[in-house]
Amino acid sequence: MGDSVMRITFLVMVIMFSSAMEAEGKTRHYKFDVGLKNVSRLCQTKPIVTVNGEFPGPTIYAREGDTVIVNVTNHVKYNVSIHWHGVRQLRTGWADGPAYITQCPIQTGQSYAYNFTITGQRGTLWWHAHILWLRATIHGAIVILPPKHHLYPFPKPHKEITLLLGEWWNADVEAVINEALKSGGAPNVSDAHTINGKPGPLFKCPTKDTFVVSVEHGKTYLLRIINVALNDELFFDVADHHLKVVEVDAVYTKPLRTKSIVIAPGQTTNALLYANKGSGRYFIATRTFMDAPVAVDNKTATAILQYVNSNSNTDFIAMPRIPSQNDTSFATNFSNSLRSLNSARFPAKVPQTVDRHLLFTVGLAMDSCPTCNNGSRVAASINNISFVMPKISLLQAHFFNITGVFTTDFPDRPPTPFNYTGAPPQNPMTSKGTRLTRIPFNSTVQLVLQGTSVLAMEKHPLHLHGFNFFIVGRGFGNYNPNKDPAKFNLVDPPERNTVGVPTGGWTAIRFRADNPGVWFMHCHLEVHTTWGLKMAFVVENGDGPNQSILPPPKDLPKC
Ligand SMILES: *[C@@H]1O[C@H](CO)[C@@H](O)[C@H](O)[C@H]1NC(C)=O
Ligand SMILES: *[C@@H]1O[C@H](CO)[C@@H](O)[C@H](O)[C@H]1NC(C)=O
Ligand SMILES: *[C@@H]1O[C@H](CO)[C@@H](O)[C@H](O)[C@H]1NC(C)=O
Ligand SMILES: *[C@@H]1O[C@H](CO)[C@@H](O)[C@H](O)[C@H]1NC(C)=O
Ligand SMILES: *[C@@H]1O[C@H](CO)[C@@H](O)[C@H](O)[C@H]1NC(C)=O
Ligand SMILES: *[C@@H]1O[C@H](CO)[C@@H](O)[C@H](O)[C@H]1NC(C)=O
Ligand SMILES: *[C@@H]1O[C@H](CO)[C@@H](O)[C@H](O)[C@H]1NC(C)=O
Ligand SMILES: *[C@@H]1O[C@H](CO)[C@@H](O)[C@H](O)[C@H]1NC(C)=O
Ligand SMILES: *[C@@H]1O[C@H](CO)[C@@H](O)[C@H](O)[C@H]1NC(C)=O
Ligand SMILES: *[C@@H]1O[C@H](CO)[C@@H](O)[C@H](O)[C@H]1NC(C)=O
Ligand SMILES: *[C@@H]1O[C@H](CO)[C@@H](O)[C@H](O)[C@H]1NC(C)=O
Ligand SMILES: *[C@@H]1O[C@H](CO)[C@@H](O)[C@H](O)[C@H]1NC(C)=O
Ligand SMILES: [Cu+2]
Repeated sequence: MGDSVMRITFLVMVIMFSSAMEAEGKTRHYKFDVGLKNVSRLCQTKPIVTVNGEFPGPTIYAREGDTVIVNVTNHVKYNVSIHWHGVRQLRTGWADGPAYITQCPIQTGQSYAYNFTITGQRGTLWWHAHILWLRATIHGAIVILPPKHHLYPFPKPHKEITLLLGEWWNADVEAVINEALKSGGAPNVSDAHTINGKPGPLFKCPTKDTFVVSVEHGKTYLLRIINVALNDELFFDVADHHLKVVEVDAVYTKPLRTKSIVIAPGQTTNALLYANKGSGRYFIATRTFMDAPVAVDNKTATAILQYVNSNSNTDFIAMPRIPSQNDTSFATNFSNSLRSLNSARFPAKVPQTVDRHLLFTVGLAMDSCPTCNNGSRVAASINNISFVMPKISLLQAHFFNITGVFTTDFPDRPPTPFNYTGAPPQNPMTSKGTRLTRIPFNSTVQLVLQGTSVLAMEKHPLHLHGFNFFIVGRGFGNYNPNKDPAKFNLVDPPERNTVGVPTGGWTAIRFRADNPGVWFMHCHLEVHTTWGLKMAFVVENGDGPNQSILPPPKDLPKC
């Protein structure tokens, strides 16, 4: 008996020792060379901007607790910056990446080593360029494994498969957005959707452009699904197989069994797939979810899930029954079914009280534009303010007390209340400014994001840098501050970094402002960000040195 107590004590000590070692973490070095590469898709070739000549870009692997150093060297004519989407960046805002928000861009010929530690996160995130529309081709996965000797809170999968769902334009992507900015209208929609950079057999040039993954009967696979598309929320489905969602945005969820998933640009979803068929070939498919009358690429990108003993020449490929493009009810039910795992080890720390209440309207409007073809252009705004990008980074201005770069008078609510989802107001003026919201360290924020119908109702996937937030409520029509809070989930709501505000509806999120710095919040439809649907929070330092932003690294790019 004494012996077994000894053994248990020894075991506990080993585990404590190794987790103390792991808490220190390893340092992992990556080198990213940004350069041009000729790539062929849909039987056409064009040069694209890549990292290390790869499309999609290289995967970053790390364990929770590790420090990651990515030295980025820019060899192209464009200015470049890279964002580590969803990484909390505790006190390391200098490594967050959005150009002119936390850093000046890395100019041609220059290098910058992003240096950050992954704390309290495990699962799938991703990285992408955060300047111009370069993220169309500069993107890749971040796979964060649990610390050594820690297990997943679900059965260990046989294999893990990363699937990046993207978009492809035959034209130069910068030319597409520049043309739109000149005309004042919407940019051309993409020519194809892609899975791991490949459109699949429903497009031209199928054999070269198809991603194939082989599976064995009776095994379970973990799919790490990432929406890297610029402008489309997506449905995702595997023919004749169910998925079990276990994690979103690097936070574990209660297992959710579903036929298809809904995923907004910026979001990640880990789902288990049980290969329960004997043999055969099945389409993995993705297509746009769009329930507003807006032009989108309505074609379906496919990859092939192939059982090892199937014959690719004779076996029929099963088509998925993916929800139709405007299936609002499927998407709503999916979003409402997601829950944080909220276990003893992974509690959902939902703020139960709120220090600051914010109501932000998000939407599109027309703005005058003397240089545009029609004298007007589509603009986008938050609380009627279309964000103007500064000339130096906001974080530098904040840290070095440089005045005249931004103000901290972003309004807590829209200037004039109206029926946000009814007939649009007569004079939908959009004002402009570089206005931020100042938040004291460690205060709790409730932010209601309310979609508007000013120009047209549309979905807006909002992404907040520097924090995860809890999605405590959502609904259609106007948010009702008297009735809706009673229905909020303050126990196990999903925790994410990007949330889809439904078309003609609202979403309420809560977060604790425990990360000092300047943090960008913007629509993750790239076209809406370009049009101005963005703002930033300044989170003040706390009291101690551990509650203050670190000084900038020596190689921080200059403007
Ligand atoms: C791409 O191909 C064109 C035409 O062959 C060539 O001129 C160009 O140098 C190539 N670019 C790169 C980056 O390889
Ligand atoms: C990053 O790479 C560049 C180019 O190779 C090099 O000059 C620079 O010293 C590197 N930075 C760090 C921090 O290693
Ligand atoms: C990365 O940051 C850590 C902590 O601030 C620092 O000790 C280390 O020297 C940095 N490494 C590089 C290569 O900048
Ligand atoms: C956008 O589409 C229009 C119509 O098909 C075409 O004429 C134009 O060249 C396209 N623009 C770009 C930049 O490819
Ligand atoms: C601009 O005018 C053209 C016709 O001249 C029209 O097709 C286009 O839709 C207009 N764009 C906007 C944003 O109103
Ligand atoms: C809602 O989604 C859950 C989880 O996938 C599913 O079990 C349920 O049948 C769905 N309900 C409807 C009405 O579609
Ligand atoms: C897809 O878009 C094309 C071109 O806009 C249109 O002709 C077609 O009807 C659309 N298909 C579906 C299924 O909506
Ligand atoms: C969804 O789109 C189909 C055509 O693609 C149309 O027949 C149907 O009315 C639309 N449903 C809704 C709710 O808009
Ligand atoms: C900026 O101002 C704050 C408050 O006045 C001060 O504590 C801090 O040292 C200043 N920072 C710099 C870099 O001057
Ligand atoms: C807002 O307008 C919509 C559409 O006309 C209407 O259904 C809704 O009742 C209105 N809401 C309020 C609060 O007036
Ligand atoms: C933030 O506030 C919470 C609740 O008051 C407190 O428990 C926590 O220790 C504070 N965190 C820091 C870093 O001060
Ligand atoms: C690159 O960034 C620098 C610093 O902000 C700026 O001066 C320059 O004009 C930019 N270059 C291009 C091509 O946009
Ligand atoms: Cu948007």
